[in-house]
Amino acid sequence: MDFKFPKDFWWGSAASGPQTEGVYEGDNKGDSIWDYWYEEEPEKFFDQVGPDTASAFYHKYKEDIQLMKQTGHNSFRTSIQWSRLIPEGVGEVNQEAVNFYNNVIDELLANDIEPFINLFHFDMPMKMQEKGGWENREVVEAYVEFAKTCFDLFGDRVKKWFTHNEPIVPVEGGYLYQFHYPNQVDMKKAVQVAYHEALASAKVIKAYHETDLEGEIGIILNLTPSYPRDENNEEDVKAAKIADAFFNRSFLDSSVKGEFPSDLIDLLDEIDYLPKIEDGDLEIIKNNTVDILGVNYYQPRRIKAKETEEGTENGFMPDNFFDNYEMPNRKMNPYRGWEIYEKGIYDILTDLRENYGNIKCFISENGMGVEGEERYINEDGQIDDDYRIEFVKDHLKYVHQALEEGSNVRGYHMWTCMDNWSWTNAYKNRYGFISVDLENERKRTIKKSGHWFNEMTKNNGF
Ligand code: BGP
Repeated sequence: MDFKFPKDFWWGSAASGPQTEGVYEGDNKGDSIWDYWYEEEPEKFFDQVGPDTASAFYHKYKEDIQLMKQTGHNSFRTSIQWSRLIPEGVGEVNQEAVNFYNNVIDELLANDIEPFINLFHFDMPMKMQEKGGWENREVVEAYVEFAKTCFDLFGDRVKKWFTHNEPIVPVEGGYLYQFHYPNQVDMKKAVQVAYHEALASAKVIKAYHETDLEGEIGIILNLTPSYPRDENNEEDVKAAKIADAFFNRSFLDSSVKGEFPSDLIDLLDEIDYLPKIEDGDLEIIKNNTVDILGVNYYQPRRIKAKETEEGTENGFMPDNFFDNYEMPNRKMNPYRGWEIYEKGIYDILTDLRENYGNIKCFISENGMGVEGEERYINEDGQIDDDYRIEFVKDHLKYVHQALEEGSNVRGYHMWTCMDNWSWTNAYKNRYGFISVDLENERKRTIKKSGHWFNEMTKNNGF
Protein backbone atom coordinates (compact mmCIF):
# COMPACT_ATOMS: atom_id res chain seq x y z
CA MET A 1 0.00 0.00 0.00
CA ASP A 2 1.39 3.36 -0.99
CA PHE A 3 -0.79 5.67 1.06
CA LYS A 4 -1.42 4.45 4.58
CA PHE A 5 -3.29 6.75 6.98
CA PRO A 6 -3.00 6.91 10.78
CA LYS A 7 -5.10 4.69 13.00
CA ASP A 8 -8.35 6.43 14.06
CA PHE A 9 -8.37 8.69 11.01
CA TRP A 10 -11.92 10.04 10.59
CA TRP A 11 -13.39 8.71 7.38
CA GLY A 12 -16.82 9.71 6.27
CA SER A 13 -18.87 12.39 4.63
CA ALA A 14 -20.63 15.66 5.27
CA ALA A 15 -24.13 16.89 4.63
CA SER A 16 -26.51 19.46 6.09
CA GLY A 17 -30.03 19.42 7.48
CA PRO A 18 -31.65 21.66 4.85
CA GLN A 19 -30.05 19.78 1.97
CA THR A 20 -31.09 16.31 3.06
CA GLU A 21 -34.00 16.20 5.50
CA GLY A 22 -37.08 17.41 3.63
CA VAL A 23 -40.28 17.86 5.66
CA TYR A 24 -39.90 21.59 5.76
CA GLU A 25 -43.51 22.22 6.69
CA GLY A 26 -44.20 19.19 8.79
CA ASP A 27 -43.66 18.35 12.43
CA ASN A 28 -43.85 21.99 13.51
CA LYS A 29 -40.77 23.16 11.67
CA GLY A 30 -40.48 26.93 11.17
CA ASP A 31 -39.33 28.34 7.84
CA SER A 32 -35.70 29.04 7.14
CA ILE A 33 -34.71 31.62 4.53
CA TRP A 34 -34.41 28.78 2.01
CA ASP A 35 -37.91 27.45 2.61
CA TYR A 36 -39.28 30.97 2.30
CA TRP A 37 -37.30 31.82 -0.83
CA TYR A 38 -38.21 28.55 -2.49
CA GLU A 39 -41.90 29.32 -1.93
CA GLU A 40 -41.64 32.94 -3.01
CA GLU A 41 -39.48 32.61 -6.10
CA PRO A 42 -39.58 29.00 -7.26
CA GLU A 43 -38.21 29.99 -10.67
CA LYS A 44 -34.86 30.65 -9.01
CA PHE A 45 -34.60 26.99 -8.09
CA PHE A 46 -33.23 25.01 -10.98
CA ASP A 47 -35.58 22.03 -11.31
CA GLN A 48 -38.16 22.70 -8.64
CA VAL A 49 -36.98 19.99 -6.28
CA GLY A 50 -36.28 21.86 -3.12
CA PRO A 51 -35.85 21.76 0.62
CA ASP A 52 -39.47 20.65 0.91
CA THR A 53 -38.53 17.07 0.16
CA ALA A 54 -34.75 17.11 -0.51
CA SER A 55 -33.41 13.55 -0.09
CA ALA A 56 -35.99 12.54 2.53
CA PHE A 57 -33.38 11.89 5.21
CA TYR A 58 -36.02 12.81 7.80
CA HIS A 59 -37.83 9.60 6.98
CA LYS A 60 -34.98 7.48 5.69
CA TYR A 61 -32.25 8.20 8.22
CA LYS A 62 -32.16 4.59 9.47
CA GLU A 63 -31.63 3.20 6.00
CA ASP A 64 -29.10 5.95 5.27
CA ILE A 65 -27.07 5.17 8.36
CA GLN A 66 -26.89 1.53 7.28
CA LEU A 67 -25.62 2.74 3.91
CA MET A 68 -23.03 4.87 5.67
CA LYS A 69 -21.83 1.73 7.37
CA GLN A 70 -21.63 -0.06 4.07
CA THR A 71 -19.56 2.76 2.63
CA GLY A 72 -16.94 2.74 5.36
CA HIS A 73 -17.99 5.70 7.50
CA ASN A 74 -16.68 5.99 11.04
CA SER A 75 -17.96 9.58 11.26
CA PHE A 76 -20.63 11.75 9.61
CA ARG A 77 -21.34 15.45 9.72
CA THR A 78 -24.74 16.99 9.45
CA SER A 79 -26.38 20.10 10.88
CA ILE A 80 -29.22 20.80 13.25
CA GLN A 81 -31.69 23.15 11.61
CA TRP A 82 -32.26 26.05 13.97
CA SER A 83 -35.70 26.61 12.42
CA ARG A 84 -36.64 23.00 13.10
CA LEU A 85 -35.50 22.99 16.72
CA ILE A 86 -36.76 26.48 17.62
CA PRO A 87 -39.33 27.41 14.97
CA GLU A 88 -39.56 31.07 16.00
CA GLY A 89 -35.79 31.39 16.32
CA VAL A 90 -36.19 32.10 20.05
CA GLY A 91 -38.45 30.59 22.66
CA GLU A 92 -40.24 27.31 22.49
CA VAL A 93 -38.33 24.15 21.56
CA ASN A 94 -40.03 21.82 19.10
CA GLN A 95 -40.30 18.37 20.66
CA GLU A 96 -40.67 16.69 17.24
CA ALA A 97 -37.28 18.08 16.31
CA VAL A 98 -35.74 16.95 19.58
CA ASN A 99 -37.03 13.44 18.90
CA PHE A 100 -35.72 13.45 15.35
CA TYR A 101 -32.21 14.66 16.18
CA ASN A 102 -32.04 12.33 19.19
CA ASN A 103 -32.96 9.43 16.94
CA VAL A 104 -30.35 10.35 14.33
CA ILE A 105 -27.59 10.78 16.92
CA ASP A 106 -28.47 7.54 18.72
CA GLU A 107 -28.69 5.60 15.49
CA LEU A 108 -25.28 6.88 14.37
CA LEU A 109 -23.70 5.95 17.69
CA ALA A 110 -25.34 2.52 17.70
CA ASN A 111 -23.61 1.94 14.38
CA ASP A 112 -20.21 3.19 15.54
CA ILE A 113 -20.42 6.34 13.48
CA GLU A 114 -19.37 9.44 15.33
CA PRO A 115 -21.75 12.38 14.84
CA PHE A 116 -20.10 15.70 13.97
CA ILE A 117 -22.76 18.35 14.45
CA ASN A 118 -22.78 21.75 12.86
CA LEU A 119 -25.04 24.51 14.14
CA PHE A 120 -25.39 26.80 11.15
CA HIS A 121 -25.34 25.75 7.52
CA PHE A 122 -26.65 28.88 5.72
CA ASP A 123 -30.15 28.32 7.17
CA MET A 124 -31.21 31.44 9.03
CA PRO A 125 -34.72 31.02 10.48
CA MET A 126 -37.08 33.35 8.61
CA LYS A 127 -38.27 34.88 11.89
CA MET A 128 -34.69 35.89 12.59
CA GLN A 129 -34.14 37.13 9.04
CA GLU A 130 -37.16 39.38 9.50
CA LYS A 131 -35.11 41.07 12.21
CA GLY A 132 -32.15 41.44 9.83
CA GLY A 133 -30.47 38.07 10.32
CA TRP A 134 -26.75 38.39 11.02
CA GLU A 135 -27.02 42.15 10.46
CA ASN A 136 -28.70 42.36 13.85
CA ARG A 137 -26.88 41.82 17.10
CA GLU A 138 -30.05 40.53 18.73
CA VAL A 139 -29.87 37.56 16.35
CA VAL A 140 -26.31 36.84 17.52
CA GLU A 141 -27.68 36.44 21.04
CA ALA A 142 -30.59 34.30 19.83
CA TYR A 143 -28.13 32.03 18.04
CA VAL A 144 -26.06 31.63 21.21
CA GLU A 145 -29.24 30.52 23.02
CA PHE A 146 -30.01 28.04 20.23
CA ALA A 147 -26.47 26.63 20.52
CA LYS A 148 -26.79 26.29 24.30
CA THR A 149 -30.08 24.45 23.83
CA CYS A 150 -28.31 22.02 21.50
CA PHE A 151 -25.50 21.46 24.01
CA ASP A 152 -28.08 20.78 26.75
CA LEU A 153 -30.10 18.39 24.63
CA PHE A 154 -27.41 16.50 22.73
CA GLY A 155 -24.05 17.35 24.33
CA ASP A 156 -23.97 14.17 26.40
CA ARG A 157 -23.50 12.19 23.16
CA VAL A 158 -22.14 14.62 20.58
CA LYS A 159 -18.43 15.29 21.09
CA LYS A 160 -17.65 17.28 17.96
CA TRP A 161 -19.43 20.58 17.43
CA PHE A 162 -19.08 23.29 14.81
CA THR A 163 -20.39 26.82 15.02
CA HIS A 164 -20.71 27.52 11.27
CA ASN A 165 -20.19 25.97 7.91
CA GLU A 166 -18.46 28.39 5.51
CA PRO A 167 -19.43 31.66 7.23
CA ILE A 168 -18.06 33.70 4.32
CA VAL A 169 -20.71 32.23 2.00
CA PRO A 170 -23.79 33.97 3.50
CA VAL A 171 -21.74 37.18 3.27
CA GLU A 172 -20.89 36.68 -0.38
CA GLY A 173 -24.20 35.12 -1.34
CA GLY A 174 -26.55 37.31 0.68
CA TYR A 175 -24.84 40.70 0.49
CA LEU A 176 -22.42 40.79 -2.44
CA TYR A 177 -23.03 38.41 -5.32
CA GLN A 178 -26.70 37.56 -4.91
CA PHE A 179 -27.06 33.82 -4.57
CA HIS A 180 -28.46 33.66 -1.03
CA TYR A 181 -31.40 35.42 0.56
CA PRO A 182 -31.70 38.40 1.32
CA ASN A 183 -30.13 38.74 -2.12
CA GLN A 184 -28.68 42.21 -1.73
CA VAL A 185 -25.56 44.06 -2.81
CA ASP A 186 -24.27 46.06 0.10
CA MET A 187 -20.64 45.94 1.18
CA LYS A 188 -21.26 47.78 4.44
CA LYS A 189 -23.82 45.24 5.54
CA ALA A 190 -21.60 42.42 4.26
CA VAL A 191 -18.81 43.50 6.61
CA GLN A 192 -21.20 43.79 9.55
CA VAL A 193 -22.68 40.35 8.84
CA ALA A 194 -19.20 38.78 8.65
CA TYR A 195 -18.21 40.45 11.88
CA HIS A 196 -21.35 39.28 13.68
CA GLU A 197 -20.82 35.72 12.48
CA ALA A 198 -17.26 35.75 13.84
CA LEU A 199 -18.50 37.19 17.12
CA ALA A 200 -21.34 34.65 17.30
CA SER A 201 -18.88 31.83 16.75
CA ALA A 202 -16.63 33.03 19.58
CA LYS A 203 -19.62 33.44 21.92
CA VAL A 204 -20.81 29.93 21.18
CA ILE A 205 -17.32 28.51 21.74
CA LYS A 206 -17.24 30.36 25.05
CA ALA A 207 -20.63 28.93 26.01
CA TYR A 208 -19.51 25.40 25.14
CA HIS A 209 -16.27 25.71 27.10
CA GLU A 210 -18.26 26.92 30.10
CA THR A 211 -20.24 23.68 30.22
CA ASP A 212 -18.66 20.62 31.75
CA LEU A 213 -19.16 18.63 28.57
CA GLU A 214 -16.21 16.70 27.26
CA GLY A 215 -15.84 17.40 23.61
CA GLU A 216 -14.42 19.78 21.06
CA ILE A 217 -15.82 22.72 19.23
CA GLY A 218 -14.63 24.38 16.06
CA ILE A 219 -15.65 26.00 12.82
CA ILE A 220 -15.74 24.81 9.22
CA LEU A 221 -14.19 27.13 6.65
CA ASN A 222 -14.03 26.91 2.89
CA LEU A 223 -10.44 27.84 2.18
CA THR A 224 -9.53 28.91 -1.33
CA PRO A 225 -5.76 29.28 -1.72
CA SER A 226 -5.16 32.45 -3.75
CA TYR A 227 -2.39 32.12 -6.28
CA PRO A 228 -1.01 35.20 -8.07
CA ARG A 229 -0.81 35.04 -11.85
CA ASP A 230 2.85 35.96 -11.73
CA GLU A 231 4.74 35.29 -8.53
CA ASN A 232 7.41 37.76 -9.57
CA ASN A 233 4.97 40.56 -10.14
CA GLU A 234 4.55 42.53 -6.94
CA GLU A 235 1.14 43.85 -7.90
CA ASP A 236 -0.24 40.38 -8.60
CA VAL A 237 1.16 39.11 -5.33
CA LYS A 238 -0.43 42.03 -3.47
CA ALA A 239 -3.78 41.41 -5.18
CA ALA A 240 -3.69 37.71 -4.23
CA LYS A 241 -2.95 38.67 -0.65
CA ILE A 242 -6.01 40.94 -0.56
CA ALA A 243 -8.23 38.16 -1.94
CA ASP A 244 -6.80 35.85 0.69
CA ALA A 245 -7.53 38.40 3.44
CA PHE A 246 -11.17 38.82 2.38
CA PHE A 247 -12.08 35.23 1.71
CA ASN A 248 -9.78 33.14 3.91
CA ARG A 249 -7.95 34.96 6.66
CA SER A 250 -11.04 36.98 7.68
CA PHE A 251 -12.49 33.91 9.43
CA LEU A 252 -9.34 31.80 9.69
CA ASP A 253 -7.43 34.36 11.74
CA SER A 254 -10.38 35.32 13.90
CA SER A 255 -11.20 31.65 14.59
CA VAL A 256 -7.70 30.31 15.18
CA LYS A 257 -5.69 33.34 16.33
CA GLY A 258 -8.51 35.32 17.90
CA GLU A 259 -7.87 38.45 15.84
CA PHE A 260 -8.69 39.85 12.44
CA PRO A 261 -5.85 40.24 9.93
CA SER A 262 -4.32 43.70 10.24
CA ASP A 263 -4.08 44.19 6.46
CA LEU A 264 -7.83 43.55 6.17
CA ILE A 265 -8.62 46.00 8.96
CA ASP A 266 -6.38 48.67 7.39
CA LEU A 267 -8.06 48.19 4.06
CA LEU A 268 -11.59 48.41 5.47
CA ASP A 269 -10.58 51.40 7.55
CA GLU A 270 -9.18 53.18 4.50
CA ILE A 271 -12.49 52.88 2.68
CA ASP A 272 -14.49 53.59 5.84
CA TYR A 273 -16.16 50.20 5.97
CA LEU A 274 -15.21 48.98 9.43
CA PRO A 275 -18.07 47.22 11.25
CA LYS A 276 -19.70 48.45 14.41
CA ILE A 277 -17.86 46.82 17.31
CA GLU A 278 -19.09 46.98 20.90
CA ASP A 279 -16.92 47.18 23.99
CA GLY A 280 -15.66 43.79 25.06
CA ASP A 281 -16.32 42.07 21.73
CA LEU A 282 -12.71 41.83 20.69
CA GLU A 283 -11.75 40.24 24.01
CA ILE A 284 -14.42 37.61 23.47
CA ILE A 285 -13.00 36.86 20.03
CA LYS A 286 -9.45 36.87 21.37
CA ASN A 287 -10.18 34.48 24.22
CA ASN A 288 -12.45 31.98 22.52
CA THR A 289 -10.68 30.36 19.62
CA VAL A 290 -11.45 26.97 18.10
CA ASP A 291 -10.31 23.57 19.36
CA ILE A 292 -10.53 22.13 15.89
CA LEU A 293 -10.84 23.39 12.34
CA GLY A 294 -12.79 21.87 9.46
CA VAL A 295 -11.40 22.65 6.02
CA ASN A 296 -13.72 22.52 3.02
CA TYR A 297 -11.67 22.47 -0.14
CA TYR A 298 -13.02 22.53 -3.67
CA GLN A 299 -11.03 25.03 -5.69
CA PRO A 300 -8.33 27.70 -5.56
CA ARG A 301 -8.50 31.33 -6.69
CA ARG A 302 -6.33 32.60 -9.54
CA ILE A 303 -5.66 36.28 -8.99
CA LYS A 304 -4.07 39.14 -10.87
CA ALA A 305 -3.76 42.84 -10.10
CA LYS A 306 -6.77 44.93 -11.06
CA GLU A 307 -6.39 46.01 -14.64
CA THR A 308 -9.44 48.21 -15.07
CA GLU A 309 -10.52 51.12 -12.94
CA GLU A 310 -14.19 50.29 -13.09
CA GLY A 311 -15.79 50.02 -9.66
CA THR A 312 -19.35 49.02 -8.93
CA GLU A 313 -22.43 51.14 -8.54
CA ASN A 314 -22.67 49.92 -4.99
CA GLY A 315 -19.39 51.23 -3.74
CA PHE A 316 -16.63 48.92 -2.65
CA MET A 317 -16.63 45.19 -3.22
CA PRO A 318 -13.79 42.78 -2.45
CA ASP A 319 -13.08 42.37 -6.13
CA ASN A 320 -12.56 46.09 -6.57
CA PHE A 321 -9.06 45.21 -5.42
CA PHE A 322 -8.17 42.33 -7.72
CA ASP A 323 -9.22 40.44 -10.83
CA ASN A 324 -9.71 36.75 -11.27
CA TYR A 325 -8.01 35.48 -14.39
CA GLU A 326 -8.53 32.52 -16.66
CA MET A 327 -5.51 30.27 -16.61
CA PRO A 328 -5.01 28.28 -19.78
CA ASN A 329 -5.05 24.48 -19.57
CA ARG A 330 -6.22 24.22 -16.03
CA LYS A 331 -8.18 21.13 -15.06
CA MET A 332 -11.85 21.99 -14.66
CA ASN A 333 -14.95 20.27 -13.44
CA PRO A 334 -17.08 21.31 -16.42
CA TYR A 335 -20.39 20.79 -14.60
CA ARG A 336 -19.77 23.02 -11.61
CA GLY A 337 -17.25 25.23 -13.39
CA TRP A 338 -14.76 24.81 -10.56
CA GLU A 339 -11.08 24.18 -11.09
CA ILE A 340 -9.70 20.88 -9.84
CA TYR A 341 -6.30 21.55 -8.34
CA GLU A 342 -5.39 18.77 -5.93
CA LYS A 343 -2.23 20.37 -4.60
CA GLY A 344 -4.37 23.17 -3.12
CA ILE A 345 -5.31 20.84 -0.26
CA TYR A 346 -1.63 20.34 0.55
CA ASP A 347 -0.93 24.08 0.38
CA ILE A 348 -3.74 24.75 2.88
CA LEU A 349 -2.51 22.10 5.30
CA THR A 350 1.04 23.41 5.00
CA ASP A 351 -0.15 26.95 5.71
CA LEU A 352 -2.03 25.73 8.80
CA ARG A 353 1.09 23.92 10.00
CA GLU A 354 3.44 26.81 9.41
CA ASN A 355 1.28 29.82 10.25
CA TYR A 356 -1.58 28.64 12.47
CA GLY A 357 0.21 26.63 15.16
CA ASN A 358 -0.51 23.37 13.34
CA ILE A 359 -4.11 23.55 14.57
CA LYS A 360 -5.89 20.22 14.81
CA CYS A 361 -7.92 19.98 11.63
CA PHE A 362 -9.65 17.69 9.17
CA ILE A 363 -10.87 17.89 5.62
CA SER A 364 -14.54 18.54 6.22
CA GLU A 365 -15.68 18.72 2.56
CA ASN A 366 -14.13 17.85 -0.77
CA GLY A 367 -16.03 16.55 -3.73
CA MET A 368 -17.01 16.57 -7.34
CA GLY A 369 -20.47 17.47 -8.61
CA VAL A 370 -21.30 15.75 -11.90
CA GLU A 371 -24.33 16.20 -14.12
CA GLY A 372 -26.07 13.31 -15.88
CA GLU A 373 -24.48 10.50 -13.92
CA GLU A 374 -27.22 8.15 -15.09
CA ARG A 375 -25.21 7.66 -18.28
CA TYR A 376 -22.68 5.72 -16.20
CA ILE A 377 -25.23 3.22 -14.85
CA ASN A 378 -24.03 -0.34 -15.51
CA GLU A 379 -26.22 -3.39 -16.07
CA ASP A 380 -26.54 -3.98 -12.33
CA GLY A 381 -27.96 -0.52 -11.86
CA GLN A 382 -24.84 0.90 -10.21
CA ILE A 383 -23.24 4.18 -11.29
CA ASP A 384 -19.63 3.54 -12.29
CA ASP A 385 -18.16 6.85 -11.19
CA ASP A 386 -14.48 6.12 -11.70
CA TYR A 387 -13.83 9.86 -12.05
CA ARG A 388 -14.94 10.34 -8.43
CA ILE A 389 -12.59 7.60 -7.20
CA GLU A 390 -9.72 9.29 -9.04
CA PHE A 391 -10.74 12.66 -7.62
CA VAL A 392 -10.67 11.37 -4.03
CA LYS A 393 -7.41 9.47 -4.51
CA ASP A 394 -5.68 12.46 -6.08
CA HIS A 395 -6.64 14.66 -3.15
CA LEU A 396 -5.83 12.04 -0.54
CA LYS A 397 -2.32 11.66 -1.93
CA TYR A 398 -1.70 15.29 -1.06
CA VAL A 399 -3.31 14.90 2.36
CA HIS A 400 -0.96 11.99 2.93
CA GLN A 401 2.05 14.05 1.89
CA ALA A 402 1.02 16.81 4.32
CA LEU A 403 0.70 14.21 7.08
CA GLU A 404 4.17 12.88 6.39
CA GLU A 405 5.48 16.40 6.77
CA GLY A 406 3.83 16.77 10.17
CA SER A 407 0.39 18.20 9.46
CA ASN A 408 -2.14 17.78 12.25
CA VAL A 409 -4.89 16.61 9.88
CA ARG A 410 -7.16 14.00 11.47
CA GLY A 411 -9.68 12.99 8.86
CA TYR A 412 -11.32 13.28 5.48
CA HIS A 413 -15.01 13.83 4.84
CA MET A 414 -16.31 13.71 1.34
CA TRP A 415 -19.13 15.95 0.15
CA THR A 416 -21.38 13.96 0.27
CA CYS A 417 -22.97 10.68 1.29
CA MET A 418 -26.35 10.60 -0.51
CA ASP A 419 -26.84 12.87 -3.53
CA ASN A 420 -28.47 15.91 -2.02
CA TRP A 421 -30.16 19.20 -2.75
CA SER A 422 -27.88 22.07 -3.69
CA TRP A 423 -28.72 25.70 -2.87
CA THR A 424 -28.33 26.96 -6.40
CA ASN A 425 -28.33 23.83 -8.54
CA ALA A 426 -30.96 21.62 -6.90
CA TYR A 427 -30.17 18.05 -8.03
CA LYS A 428 -28.35 18.98 -11.25
CA ASN A 429 -24.85 18.12 -10.05
CA ARG A 430 -24.59 14.93 -8.03
CA TYR A 431 -21.90 14.61 -5.38
CA GLY A 432 -22.80 11.46 -3.47
CA PHE A 433 -21.21 8.09 -2.88
CA ILE A 434 -24.80 6.92 -3.08
CA SER A 435 -27.30 7.90 -5.76
CA VAL A 436 -30.82 9.09 -5.02
CA ASP A 437 -33.47 8.36 -7.63
CA LEU A 438 -35.84 11.31 -7.60
CA GLU A 439 -38.29 9.54 -9.90
CA ASN A 440 -38.48 6.41 -7.82
CA GLU A 441 -39.25 7.28 -4.20
CA ARG A 442 -35.71 8.50 -3.67
CA LYS A 443 -34.32 5.00 -3.90
CA ARG A 444 -30.70 4.79 -2.83
CA THR A 445 -28.00 2.81 -4.68
CA ILE A 446 -24.36 2.76 -3.69
CA LYS A 447 -22.12 3.99 -6.50
CA LYS A 448 -18.82 2.36 -7.41
CA SER A 449 -17.05 5.11 -5.44
CA GLY A 450 -19.01 4.15 -2.32
CA HIS A 451 -17.82 0.54 -2.56
CA TRP A 452 -14.29 1.74 -3.23
CA PHE A 453 -14.43 4.09 -0.21
CA ASN A 454 -15.57 1.20 1.96
CA GLU A 455 -12.59 -0.94 0.93
CA MET A 456 -10.17 1.93 1.20
CA THR A 457 -11.26 2.94 4.69
CA LYS A 458 -11.24 -0.66 5.92
CA ASN A 459 -7.60 -0.78 4.84
CA ASN A 460 -7.00 2.73 6.10
CA GLY A 461 -5.37 3.64 2.82
CA PHE A 462 -4.80 2.59 -0.76
C1 BGP B 1 -20.24 23.77 -0.11
C2 BGP B 1 -21.40 23.76 0.85
C3 BGP B 1 -22.32 22.59 0.66
C4 BGP B 1 -22.49 22.09 -0.76
C5 BGP B 1 -21.20 22.10 -1.56
C6 BGP B 1 -21.36 21.85 -3.04
O1 BGP B 1 -19.81 25.07 -0.30
O2 BGP B 1 -20.96 23.74 2.19
O3 BGP B 1 -23.52 22.90 1.32
O4 BGP B 1 -23.58 22.62 -1.36
O5 BGP B 1 -20.52 23.33 -1.40
O6 BGP B 1 -21.69 23.01 -3.73
P1 BGP B 1 -22.92 23.14 -4.71
O7 BGP B 1 -24.03 22.38 -4.09
O8 BGP B 1 -23.20 24.59 -4.80
O9 BGP B 1 -22.46 22.57 -6.02
